[in-house]
Amino acid sequence: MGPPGAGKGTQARFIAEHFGVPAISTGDIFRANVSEGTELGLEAKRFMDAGEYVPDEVTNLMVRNRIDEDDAAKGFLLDGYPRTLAQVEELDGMIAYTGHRLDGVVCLTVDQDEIVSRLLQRAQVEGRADDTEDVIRRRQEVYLEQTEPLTEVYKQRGIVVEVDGMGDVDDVTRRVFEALDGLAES
Ligand code: B4P
Repeated sequence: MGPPGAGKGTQARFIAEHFGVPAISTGDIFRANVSEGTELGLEAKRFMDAGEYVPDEVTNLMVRNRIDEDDAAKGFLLDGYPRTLAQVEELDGMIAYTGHRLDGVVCLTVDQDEIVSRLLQRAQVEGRADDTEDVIRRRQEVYLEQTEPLTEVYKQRGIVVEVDGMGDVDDVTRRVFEALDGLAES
């Protein structure tokens, strides 16, 4: 978890590779659907371009289908999901059904100014429609309103590790693995 630009997608790839599980990024799945012009993509695009969350029903169904695929049977890493309280509840139900459990929640913390600068930089490289300054600010607001409170829910379950997301990508990765080792030992 972490605000837009915290490095979730970046770190998710390393964590998933390390544990030999798929990284399931709701943002990536939405973007793939947008570029393929599917019905789901058309629906998601309206929300993403405005910096808003895609409705829970749409997102939950998509995740439910994805974690049901064979490659996720032995475990998976979720990147960008859950983002709302309704998604937390839905995820609990999904994994109760599949027989998985949540081992840990990695929360990346990054300064606001750094986030805006990272995303504006990505805008120049990738040209994502939601990486304009106004939309980035709206995404930050939505994150603070709807997603940040979720960390408290997972803290109460004792599975959160907070990791400083500032600095080089490699340094952040090292901190993530140290934090996960600490969680496994606790
Ligand atoms: P996401 O794709 O999850 O987009 P994001 O929040 O910007 O995170 P991302 O993973 O891309 O950024 P990262 O920090 O890795 O979601 C996009 C949209 O999809 C949402 O706004 C929403 O509309 C929709 N959506 C997704 N999930 C949803 C859900 N569950 N419910 C409803 N709607 C949902 O990287 C940012 C940049 O920083 C990159 O360019 C990277 O190279 C760079 N970077 C990373 N680490 C760095 C470091 N240490 N130093 C310098 N740069 C770094």
